Amino acid sequence: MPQAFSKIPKISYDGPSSRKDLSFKQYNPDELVEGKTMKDHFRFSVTYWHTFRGQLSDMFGVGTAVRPWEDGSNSVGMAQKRARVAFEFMEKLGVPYYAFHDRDVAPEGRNLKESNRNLDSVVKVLKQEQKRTGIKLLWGTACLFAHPRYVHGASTSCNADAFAYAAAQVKKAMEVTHELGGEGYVFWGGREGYSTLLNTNLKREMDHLAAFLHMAVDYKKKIGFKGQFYIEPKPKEPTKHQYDSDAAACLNFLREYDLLKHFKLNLETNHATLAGHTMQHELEVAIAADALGSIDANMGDILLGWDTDQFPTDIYLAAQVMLSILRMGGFTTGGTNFDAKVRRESFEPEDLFHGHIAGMDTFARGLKIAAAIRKDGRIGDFLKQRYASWDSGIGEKIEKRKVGFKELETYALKLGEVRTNKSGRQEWLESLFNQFV
Ligand code: XUL
Ligand code: CO
Repeated sequence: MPQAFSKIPKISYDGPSSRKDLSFKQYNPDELVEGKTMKDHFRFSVTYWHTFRGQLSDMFGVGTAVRPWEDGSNSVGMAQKRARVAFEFMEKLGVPYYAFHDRDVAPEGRNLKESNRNLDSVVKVLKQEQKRTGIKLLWGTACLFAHPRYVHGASTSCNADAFAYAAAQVKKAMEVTHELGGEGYVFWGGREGYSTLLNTNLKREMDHLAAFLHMAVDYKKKIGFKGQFYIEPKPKEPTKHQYDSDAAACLNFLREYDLLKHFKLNLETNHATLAGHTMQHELEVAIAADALGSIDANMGDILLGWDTDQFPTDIYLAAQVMLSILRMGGFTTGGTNFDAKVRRESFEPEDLFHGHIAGMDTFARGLKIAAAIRKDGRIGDFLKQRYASWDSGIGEKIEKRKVGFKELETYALKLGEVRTNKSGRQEWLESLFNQFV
């Protein structure tokens, strides 16, 4: 075993008044909330790409990350060692899941065959480590955006060869996800969009994206992979416009191409805000279509207009997210995946623990707040009352489609004027919410 974190204790729950830095103050995995353990509510997951591959560089400066276990090479041997370090980290942190892109875990080779062979060599170690620790794969995915061959996109490339190569790469990534017992597979369209419409046939590219996803559905059946497929919306970055721009656009795309029954959404907070939405909006849109599968937990910075992927530390936001998730009935195949990276200034290995502890404690607080709001019942009752006119009388007749414009005209003529509107009570509701935070 590499012993990369020998000075770090196993992170355990120490209670809200603890002064021990490397401990949970809120996240108590076995504590029951609404009859379910916190561990099962969240199904927390560590992302391989940020936590074990992130160099902490930005567009103005080189990476600052200090990772003593790295030997500076991009060899298969280093990838295997890194996999063991990753499991040591996850074990100490006490998370039940992780997620990866194919190229995070193993280096790209000189050709596809070599890349696949590299991947197999590391998957062998991942499998051993999963077995040793009981940590499972929440979802796998393929990196279809970093290599220059995907300069114009992968399945939406203007070049059919790039489509073919991407298909082969996803085929292999699905196979290894299946082999590792992954509970899902994510499609995030990194470069599936455009930089200018002057060089883009939008309709043709979207048709190709749909064809690609149909091929993935077919192959999933062929290999007997039972995990859930997810689309992860994001409006832009690196492209100016990404086709999977937000939850509504994804749902529309999936419906138009007859794919909705095969996919759910993996929603990410910072992607929601880049799209000009709140995370709660995105969650509610997905839940309304029975299509919320999983979340990438992070947050952005209101003063920085890009995907900063910060660890989620906003308790108010976490409470809103957990309210929606509790109302939905919780995750089944999905979970709370920290698609988040420590800041460039937080370059020591210990910071990886602090980032995750902060995120897990924030979500635990959010869950407790959301459960308390639900138990109190006043916000829920208000919402129910607000729509009471639809439970009987003319509202019920409209919902049941028993009346049309003609009958409604007769009703409105008799009504004279609408005199039954009541206050929306936004300020009262916000104040009430705050009583639980
Ligand atoms: C990029 C992003 C991806 C996906 C997986 O913004 O969120 O890392 O989560 O490809
Ligand atoms: Co993500």
